[in-house]
Amino acid sequence: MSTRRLALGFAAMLAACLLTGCPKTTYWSHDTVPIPDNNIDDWAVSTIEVNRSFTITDLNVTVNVTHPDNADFDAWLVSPEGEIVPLIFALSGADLVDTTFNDEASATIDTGTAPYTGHWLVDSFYVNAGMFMVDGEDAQGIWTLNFRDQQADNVGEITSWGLRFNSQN
Ligand SMILES: [Ca+2]
Ligand SMILES: [Ca+2]
Ligand SMILES: [Ca+2]
Repeated sequence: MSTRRLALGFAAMLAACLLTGCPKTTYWSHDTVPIPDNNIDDWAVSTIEVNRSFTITDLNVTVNVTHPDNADFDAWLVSPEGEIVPLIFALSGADLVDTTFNDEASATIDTGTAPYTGHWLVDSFYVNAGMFMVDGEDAQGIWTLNFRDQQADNVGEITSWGLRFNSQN
């Protein structure tokens, strides 16, 4: 592609940004965080810092977890403003692979099967909860992903997770 075409492409992207909202922004953690076994008081907390200020119009969260029994844990997200978004109550099978929570999905995660790859609404156990709970907040600050295991023997870990702030949905 020529320099001129690249410049035109960039100008078009900027124009689209002004008209419909700026490009998607993704923040990712690759920290491996062990999930303590069978402990109601101590759970895995993985953090992502968003280093700029903007108003959230839509957020999707993607998680990757290794765990031999997804029925052991519940999980939730906490925003910098302290909003608690419940995600998972107790699932089945093993592992979560590119499991994305997205208000624009069509089914709750508990209707899926392991490793729950794809886009889901939060667990139907949490009535009226969803990623929309952080819409309108400022994204800047520390986000935490929390996994709590309350069944003995099987243990796992958070392997990575990400926040995707969208301009549309
Ligand atoms: Ca949404
Ligand atoms: Ca969404
Ligand atoms: Ca366990």
